[in-house]
Amino acid sequence: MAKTPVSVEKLIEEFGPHPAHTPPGGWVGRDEPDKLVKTHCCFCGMQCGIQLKVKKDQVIGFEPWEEFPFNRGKLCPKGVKRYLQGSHPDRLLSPMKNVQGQGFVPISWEEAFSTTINAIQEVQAKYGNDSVAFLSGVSLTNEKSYLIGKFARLALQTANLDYNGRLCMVSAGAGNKKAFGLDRASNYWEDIVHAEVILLAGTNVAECSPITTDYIWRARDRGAKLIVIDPRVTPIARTCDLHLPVLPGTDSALLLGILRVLIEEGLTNEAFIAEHTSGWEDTKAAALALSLEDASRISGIKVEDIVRAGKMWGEAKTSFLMHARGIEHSSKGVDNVVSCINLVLATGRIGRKGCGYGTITGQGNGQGGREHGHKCDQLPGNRDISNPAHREYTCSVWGCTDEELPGKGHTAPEIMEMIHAGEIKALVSICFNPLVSLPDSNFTREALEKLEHYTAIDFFLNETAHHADIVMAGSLHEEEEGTSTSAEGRVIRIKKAVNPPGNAKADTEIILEMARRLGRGKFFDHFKTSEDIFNELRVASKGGTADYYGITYQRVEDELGVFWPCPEIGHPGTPRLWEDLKFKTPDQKAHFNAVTYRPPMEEPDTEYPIVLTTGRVVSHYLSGTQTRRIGSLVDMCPDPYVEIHPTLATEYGITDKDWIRVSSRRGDVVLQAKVVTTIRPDTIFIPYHWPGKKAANNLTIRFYDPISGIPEYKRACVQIEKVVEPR
Ligand SMILES: Nc1nc2c(c(=O)[nH]1)N[C@H]1C(S)=C(S)[C@@H](COP(=O)(O)OP(=O)(O)OC[C@H]3O[C@@H](n4cnc5c(=O)[nH]c(N)nc54)[C@H](O)[C@@H]3O)O[C@H]1N2
Ligand SMILES: Nc1nc2c(c(=O)[nH]1)N[C@H]1C(S)=C(S)[C@@H](COP(=O)(O)OP(=O)(O)OC[C@H]3O[C@@H](n4cnc5c(=O)[nH]c(N)nc54)[C@H](O)[C@@H]3O)O[C@H]1N2
Ligand code: SF4
Ligand SMILES: [Mo]
Repeated sequence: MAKTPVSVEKLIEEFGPHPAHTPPGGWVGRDEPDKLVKTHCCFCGMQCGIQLKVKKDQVIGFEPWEEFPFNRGKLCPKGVKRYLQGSHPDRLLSPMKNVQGQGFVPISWEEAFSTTINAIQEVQAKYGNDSVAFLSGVSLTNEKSYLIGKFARLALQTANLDYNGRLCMVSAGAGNKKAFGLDRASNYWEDIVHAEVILLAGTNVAECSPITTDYIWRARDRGAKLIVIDPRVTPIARTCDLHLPVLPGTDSALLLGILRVLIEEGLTNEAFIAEHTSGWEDTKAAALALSLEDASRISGIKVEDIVRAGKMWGEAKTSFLMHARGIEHSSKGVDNVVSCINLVLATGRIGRKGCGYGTITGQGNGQGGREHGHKCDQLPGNRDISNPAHREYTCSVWGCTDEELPGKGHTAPEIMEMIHAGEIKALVSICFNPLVSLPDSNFTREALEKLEHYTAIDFFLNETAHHADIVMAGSLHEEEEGTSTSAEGRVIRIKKAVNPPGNAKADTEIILEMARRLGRGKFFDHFKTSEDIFNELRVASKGGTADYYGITYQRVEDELGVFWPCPEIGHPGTPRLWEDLKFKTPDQKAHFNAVTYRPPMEEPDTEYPIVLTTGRVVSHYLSGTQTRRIGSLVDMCPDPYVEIHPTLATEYGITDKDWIRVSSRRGDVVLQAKVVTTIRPDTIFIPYHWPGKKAANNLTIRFYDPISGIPEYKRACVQIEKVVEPR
């Protein structure tokens, strides 16, 4: 007999609401939100459209946003759970100071601001303006990125501003600029669907840019072939036609080999090369200087597979190449990026439907955040802070003199090195957790302890902020208006859904108040809304390579996003670059860049015989500050682990779930083994989203790409031993 259903209202009447089933906002029983807010996921560069359910000024859930063209309602596990952050008990609701013996105690905003500003002014009076550094992040909107660039230069008056994209997008940025004179994926993702062959280099798309997988599947449904270069058989690699399990850190040798095959098999597009490119002769010579046997020996890929890859890529009529941090997190990051672009240019397949290339942007606003001036060498619109004409233009928009605009500063890792060396004495950070995310955590920890003053702005007390003197309670994504730019180059609207809770403040308000208190209000006081900031950004970017001038809030909303460059109000935006094959380089040609293989910093030896690479899992995001606080995501992957091949595991007497100590010349971790056949037998993999004793960055090396400054996260040498108990 069917049971009579008991109404929720009845249960609640009898027992009261079950605490675990009472979402933020404290609704009772069946309930309707006050409103649905169409905005975007706060996590990765896909920037999926999502509707947040809001009740009583709290985000209580979500609905898919099916009209948004990029993801059409689809979301990955992180997107589905993102709404749970705002109500987390750890949410910072007030500014705090770090009191000896008591830890962090709530204070007034007056005290937070005055302590910070006094400390900054004291340090600058004693050691000079550049002894204060600002570190920023690109989970922030375009408006905040722009504002911070201006704030650091004109209010803090320091050259030392950089951002966490230095750990992420800078190799891609530098490579794209070298080749095309502009830093953006060449095509919108719809072009992927029409490609005959897709090459993925160092990108775990299914876990890290999940919606991209959908575009690849659609191409596969039309018969596209798939080549994956990754030391691991990632989920997408399980379905590919050709998997090339490269030895970490050696991609440039493999890519040279593939280029050589194109040349030897006559699969290059000579007409395109002659008309639309420069630098081919040197690039060709460099490819021919490395034999296939050497490429194979260095990269660990069989000659026949290099040949197969070359033919598969070369013989197709349409193609799409995508790469991400697997090749970019390397002291050869820029070499690897231009090596990929060389394959695209050699076959002339760019600027058309189904023919393109894209680096897959990592962080939510990893694209927009790398364009509008919070990099140490950059001004808005992707202008160059060392270029006199670019400086002059920015000064004219900002109403400052050239003397008032600092020059090129240091990169984020350099800033940490300078803190360690006692050359930088005070730090303000927002949206960055370097203790977990920079290589060699022990070094970072030592550096943080040396600071005379540190103020962190965040909505959670992240691990780096534990070392702060003052923590300012900032805002979540859904607590301010703004825009962000997705991996495709699509500028989209981030909507304010709720107010910052308790005594927390909007990030923008915090920055503006600090500017005022530094006596520099004249450069900032006209900003009353986020839209005011965006409108100044539009002008500041005008004429730069990342030109947003024609993009307005209204257009972004009406058109569900506008692709930059968009130089005029009436301009339709540019989903696909290079249709006219006129590139943004001085000679309007795409540039080949010759690459010669260089070995990684660390080679295996008898003491540290195993190669370590690091990366991500689907359920956690970056340093984990946000996702390690969302229960269901933690359940999917509660702890880091060591992926290890059965052959290597057997050699060390290790079986699945055994505890193993992994040590490098920098430090160690003790984690459980995950014995898998999907990784090279000479390589282990550890996801990096955890702090302290579980941090992969205890092991990684402080070695950087000479051009981009990106750390060599994807290659370090380690030893392993089975241990009985975790420490
Ligand atoms: N779930 C999830 N999604 C994310 C993020 C997250 O933290 N979690 N972060 C976002 C951000 S900021 C970024 S930057 C992107 C990163 O996105 P991805 O770059 O796709 O992610 P990673 O895991 O860093 O590295 C990708 C792959 O590189 C492989 N790899 C390691 N070493 C090498 C090598 O030497 N050569 C090659 N060819 N491959 C190698 C790894 O096995 C891994 O599968 O993801 C974004 N999306
Ligand atoms: N070993 C290893 N290390 C790596 C990588 C790797 O693959 N391997 N990947 C690197 C890459 S690609 C990246 S991008 C970095 C990322 O490294 P980080 O940038 O250090 O990591 P996040 O977790 O994004 O830290 C951002 C902080 O910003 C806060 N936050 C987020 N949104 C906002 C906001 O809107 N306002 C404010 N005020 N705060 C906000 C979060 O709470 C968090 O505390 O890590 C790098 N480190
Ligand atoms: S793919 Fe990225 S943007 Fe989309 S829901 Fe997942 S984390 Fe959010
Ligand atoms: Mo990243």
